[in-house]
Amino acid sequence: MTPNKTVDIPAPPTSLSTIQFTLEIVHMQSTPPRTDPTEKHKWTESPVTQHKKNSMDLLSGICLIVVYFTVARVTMCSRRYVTNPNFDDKKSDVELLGEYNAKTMPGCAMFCHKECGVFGYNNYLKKCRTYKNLNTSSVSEEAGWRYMFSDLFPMDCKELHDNGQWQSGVYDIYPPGTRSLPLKAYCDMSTMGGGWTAIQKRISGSLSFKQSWSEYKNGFGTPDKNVWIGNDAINQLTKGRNSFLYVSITLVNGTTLYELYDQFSVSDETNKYQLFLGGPATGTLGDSILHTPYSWANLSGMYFTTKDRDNDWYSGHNCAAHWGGGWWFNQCHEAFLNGPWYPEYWRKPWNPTVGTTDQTSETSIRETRMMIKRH
Ligand SMILES: [Ca+2]
Repeated sequence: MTPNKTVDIPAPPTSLSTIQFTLEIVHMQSTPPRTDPTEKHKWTESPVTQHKKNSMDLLSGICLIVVYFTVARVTMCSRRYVTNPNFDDKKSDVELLGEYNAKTMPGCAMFCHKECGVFGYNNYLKKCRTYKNLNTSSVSEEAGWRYMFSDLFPMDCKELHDNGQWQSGVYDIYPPGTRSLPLKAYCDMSTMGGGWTAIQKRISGSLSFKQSWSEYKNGFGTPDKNVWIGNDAINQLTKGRNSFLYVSITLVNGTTLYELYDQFSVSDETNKYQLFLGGPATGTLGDSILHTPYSWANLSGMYFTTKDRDNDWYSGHNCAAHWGGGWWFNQCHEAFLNGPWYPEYWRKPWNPTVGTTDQTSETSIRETRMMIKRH
C-alpha cells in the first residue's frame, strides 16, 4: 500500500497583514483631509483637488480589485490537495468539467472549485482537467497525468479536523468512489487528537444489527445514534491508505474501555469485504480480535458474514444468523460489536473484558464505537 502524499501549496508572499495594510492605504487615499469643517468646503470647491480626488477614486478602485484578487488567490492557494497515485498516468472522460491551459499545478488547482472534486495536471503538456469525481473504472492510460483531490470535498473526518472543524457531530464526507451523494458520518473531534470517522456507533437497542448483506453493504441507521456506515464506505475510506481502528465500549457506570489498532482496512465487495487488521494493539479493552489465545477467533483476513451470506469459517453453520449480526466472523468470535442489544442475548461483546458466556455482563453496555483515522 502506498500512503497518500499531502501536497501543501505554498501561499503567495502576500499575507493577511499585507492585505490589511493595502486596505489602510485605500482608506487613506479615498478620504480627504478634513480635520477642519472649513477645509472641507475648500477641498470640495477646488477643481485641482477635485481632479486629484477623481484620480484617487480610480486608484482606490484599482486597489480594491487588486485586494479582491489577492484575497481570492490566498484563499485558493491555502487549500491542500492530496495526490492519488492510483490515478497517475491515467485519464478519464467521465464527469469532465473542463480542460484548461495552466503553466503550473497550483494554476490548475485554481480551476478546481465549487463542484470540482478532483483535478488532473500534466506538467509536460501544461494542461489541466477538472472533474466532479474520479473512479478506477472510468480511467485509461495516458502518461504524464497526475490527479489530486480537492479538500472542498473532505474525504473523511480527519480532513475536516485538519481544516479546523473541531466540534464532534454529523458531517458530510466524500470518500473517493462513485457515490452520487455525500455520506453522513459521525465525526469524533476530541478523542485521541480528534478526526475520527465512526464506522459503527450504538447507544441503544432501538436498531437491530441483524441485517442483510445489502444493508451492511450500503449502511443503515442514524450517524449520531445507532449506525453502520456501510461496507462499501469502509472500503472506500481505507483503500490504499493506512488507518487506525479505535474500538470502545462505554459501560453504564461511565467507564470507557478502548483498544487501538495500528492497521485497519477492508477490501471491496468482490473480495467479500475482507478484513485486514494489524498491530500493535494497545488499550484498556485488551485485544480480542487480532491475536487471541484461539486461532479460530482471530479476525484478520476474515470475510464479512451476514445472516443471508455465509462467508465464515464455521462449516455448515452461519455465525451471523446464529449470533444475530453481521461481522468478520471466523469460527465464530471472541469479540463482536454488532450483537443483539440487551435484553436479547449478546454473547461475548469483547471477551473476556466485557461479556462472557453468561448473559449478565453485556447488559452493562451503554455505548459502542468503531472509529477509523488515516495515519
Ligand atoms: Ca459458515
